[in-house]
Amino acid sequence: MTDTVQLEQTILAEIAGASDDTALEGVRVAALGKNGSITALLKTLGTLPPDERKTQGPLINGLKDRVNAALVARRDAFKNAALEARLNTESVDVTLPVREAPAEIGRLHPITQVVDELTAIFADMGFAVAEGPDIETDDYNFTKLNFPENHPAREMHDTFFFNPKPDGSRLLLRTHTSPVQVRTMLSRKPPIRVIIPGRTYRSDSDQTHTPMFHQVEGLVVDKGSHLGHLKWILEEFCKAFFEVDRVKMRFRPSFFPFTEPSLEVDIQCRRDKGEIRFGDGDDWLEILGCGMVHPNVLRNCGLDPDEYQGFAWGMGIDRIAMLKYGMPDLRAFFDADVRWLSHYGFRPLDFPTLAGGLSP
Ligand code: 2U9
Repeated sequence: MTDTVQLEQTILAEIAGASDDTALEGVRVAALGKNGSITALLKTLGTLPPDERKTQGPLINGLKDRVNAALVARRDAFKNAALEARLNTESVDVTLPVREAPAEIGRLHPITQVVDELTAIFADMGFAVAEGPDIETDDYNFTKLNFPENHPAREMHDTFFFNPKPDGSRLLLRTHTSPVQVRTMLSRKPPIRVIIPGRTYRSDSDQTHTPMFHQVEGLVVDKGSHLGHLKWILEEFCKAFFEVDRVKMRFRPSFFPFTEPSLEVDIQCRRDKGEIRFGDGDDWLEILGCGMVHPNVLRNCGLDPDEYQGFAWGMGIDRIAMLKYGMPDLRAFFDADVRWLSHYGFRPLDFPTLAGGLSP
């Protein structure tokens, strides 16, 4: 047997015996690499006399081509075997249900849901929604609302102030949505009936306070507006929001710079095993503040208090959301935890309507 035939048999046997790509690469390098056995034979061709080169040339080149072809075939066989193995393990169960569409999985945050509910209830009573900027002037947030300059009430709001401008004035993050009422009165003639849901900010953080929270305030200004109208609106709102046929409310005197008289409102409730029910019981729960708009505020907003009267109210959205939907911890509202949201959140396509019920 000649050298080349012997070598070919040896290499083809090694190719056939290689168990994986790495072993096969070892065989290739040993035969066709820089110092490989076939490469060495090819190098001898140049040193042979012409006659011998004529016979050895085709022999050695033929050997190289056949070894190359055997290597390619073995590599393809490995690839096919790997694919076969993957197909066997990666089976698809076509009987499984298809994944839910994003609109099915997504949930509305309880704050969004409660704002939708509030808007639906007050819209039904003829209220429009007004909006304004989160960054406000001292004038709109305090001065026009009858907070005296340097009065401690300004500090009591735990205001986030921006650095003062060269003229000494300073912007702030609104501490309540009341500046939007100021903007509304300055830009529109009565009759005015608006609610303002929105973000508000105070530098306060504990179990029941977060630095950013949500308020809804309401304002009515007309020629004959009085406390009787305010009481009726608030009672109708509480019945619709808490989905009860009757509510008992208690109005206590209070003080706010922007209303006179000012009142705090409690609703009657029953606490039952950690749950709160409205409509009966012998407990009281404070839910909002309200009052007749102070004549100074009307004047500051370009309205004559001898011609117009107004009433206003304000309440914390986060708090009424917690009460209605039994969510115990305010801080979870702002944790952005999808597990919490999938538990307490609302389906986006269940729009609240008064006829269809407000909660699912
Ligand atoms: C104008 C005139 C009057 C809005 C009012 C309250 C009473 C009130 C608090 C309730 C809970 C805020 O979120 S809370 O801490 N608000 O008690 N708000 S009267 O009165 C206004 C607003 C604007 C021009």
